[in-house]
Amino acid sequence: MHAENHYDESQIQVLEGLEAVRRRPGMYIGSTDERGLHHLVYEIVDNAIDEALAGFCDDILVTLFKDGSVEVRDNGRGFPVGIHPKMGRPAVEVCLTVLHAGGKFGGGGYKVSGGLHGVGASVVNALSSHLKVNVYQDGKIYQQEYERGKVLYDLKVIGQTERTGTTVRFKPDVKTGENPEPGIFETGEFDFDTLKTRLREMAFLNKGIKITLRDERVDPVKERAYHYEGGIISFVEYLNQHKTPLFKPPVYIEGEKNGSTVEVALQWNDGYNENVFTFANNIHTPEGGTHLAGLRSALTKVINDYGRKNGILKGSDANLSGEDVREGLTAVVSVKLVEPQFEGQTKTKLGNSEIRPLVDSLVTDKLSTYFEEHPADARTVLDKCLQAARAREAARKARDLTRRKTALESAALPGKLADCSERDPAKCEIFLVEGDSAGGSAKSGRDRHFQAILPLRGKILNVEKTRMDKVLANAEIKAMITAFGAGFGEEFDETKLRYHRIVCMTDADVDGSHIRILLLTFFYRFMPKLIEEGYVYAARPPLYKVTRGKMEKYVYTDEQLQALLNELGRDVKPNIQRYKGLGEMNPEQLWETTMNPETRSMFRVTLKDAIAADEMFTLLMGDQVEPRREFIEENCKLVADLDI
Ligand code: 1YM
Repeated sequence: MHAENHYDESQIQVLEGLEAVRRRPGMYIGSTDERGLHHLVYEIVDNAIDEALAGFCDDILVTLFKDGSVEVRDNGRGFPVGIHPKMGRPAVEVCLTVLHAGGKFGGGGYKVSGGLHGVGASVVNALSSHLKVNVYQDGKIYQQEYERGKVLYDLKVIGQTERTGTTVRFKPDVKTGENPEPGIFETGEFDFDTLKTRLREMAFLNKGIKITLRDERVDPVKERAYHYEGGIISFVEYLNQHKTPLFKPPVYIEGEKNGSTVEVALQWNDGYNENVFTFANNIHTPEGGTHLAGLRSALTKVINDYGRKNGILKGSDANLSGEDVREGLTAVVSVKLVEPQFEGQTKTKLGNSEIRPLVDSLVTDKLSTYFEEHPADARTVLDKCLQAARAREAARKARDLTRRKTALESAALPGKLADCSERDPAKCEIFLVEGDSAGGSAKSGRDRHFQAILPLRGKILNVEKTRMDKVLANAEIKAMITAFGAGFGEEFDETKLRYHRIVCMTDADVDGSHIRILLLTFFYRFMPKLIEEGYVYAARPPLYKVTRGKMEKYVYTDEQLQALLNELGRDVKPNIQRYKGLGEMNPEQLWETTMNPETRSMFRVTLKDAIAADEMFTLLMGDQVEPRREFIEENCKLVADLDI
């Protein structure tokens, strides 16, 4: 992208010392928890990706070591080692020890990739107890090491080599007893899956680069390599791998203007969900922004125009809405631009206004050409959008009905709901209880001041296989929407939510898990904010009650049971009662074990990654049986604790 910009040492500007980074790490990497820790790896990988985008590198290897350190290796030109004119030190040293030093802050070069803050190698160095850089260049291997950002020895030549590239190995400064310093990070444990997901995403977004993740902490060593010549086309194929696409391969659109590049890949499937992922400079932008807006307006326009022109939409037909044309759409939008502006609550919304018309005109142009050249595909897509429009019309009627009811306030609440008296949502909880009998116990056992109970009868509808109108006609679903009070879909409004804790209370068995997954699927597809914002919980009813004499203990896992039995000793014979379902507990027991905030055990349902969550729900709830079986076998733990 900027192959013509040769490195010029005068570009390096000195701004601040590394001490500031250690004093306020959060300002530079967001946080010092697991997230911040992983961010260190992304910062170093970003430099290697930049080198690849500049056209000099195509192979990146990330290795996790037993001692807690990570190594990133690339086959680029190697960090510059020449003496920096102002600092009088080798450029590589300046980049690693001076905050904000690096080509991107000079006038000429710019950084395309970049983590959340794009602050670079010096921040990683400042936050590492130890860092070693090796530069392979001009037949020599150069090396320098640092401790908490401070140089240990001058850059030196340690050997000869045929290759070129850079290797950075660092050990994050973790808060442990062993450190002489207080340390920075709460944890030093790198999660293979977290890194894998991000590195795979990087490989999709930057076609042709091979990125390998190697875990040497485990025996046997684990390795995953990602390399996609198709780039975001492969990304869309991957996202649709367990779905049925309406045509193959995905439509691919690319273009460039004033130094900004745009890439879009899209493909519809026969499902009902919209799955659009947008990126700016390789950074995921879940809040959307101008690139997403450009895609959406182009899609609606192209499909309506095509429908009218070819007599599929008749004169009297209303236009297809944005939601209609996006039903079953899987798309990836990736833009790379010189000065990205990130806005929104979490700074993950692209603000650059010039991007919207650029994406719009590119998609309009290329997609209408695709439809002209592939009339059968166009017809399939339009038929799908028409069906979506009909279903949406039916859904609108159903929605109007729920709306009119909410206007009547509490009178409109579902009959089965036993509401609480508290009116401050932050203090209110609603338990979704499997079965009428458990529902009855929960109603008498609860604290009616702040706990509401909604009993659900039997299996709830699988929304993954059902279109909107049918979903909204379902009694249990209607009851939940009305009880929560915040609407659904695009109109979901969390400020109207009547309870800030929504608790799925199902049996501790396979059927209970299944019902819980059905509920979560419904939330994820219809009110994803509920999960994203942490309103959803899963209750954890006990598996056993152990009694001996006057002692009475509830036990939640088999491990706990084993531990308790060991504690009690061999010669005593306690009485062990196994609970088969919530219905077996009387109201007092249910209160004590599952509902009383002082004694209960429950966990919050979290969402680490939307792409993984979509894959999970598609697999667990969709049509394809074989991949589902494989998925459940591989991830039985995940299904069991549902920590998506
Ligand atoms: C394992 C991490 O950092 N690779 C890397 C970094 C640089 C270069 C090559 C590079 C860039 C340029 C010229 C240029 C960097 N150099 C700088 C700075 N891998 C990794 N590979 N020559 C080499 O941008 O013009 C910052 S990053 F500022 F010194 F040029």
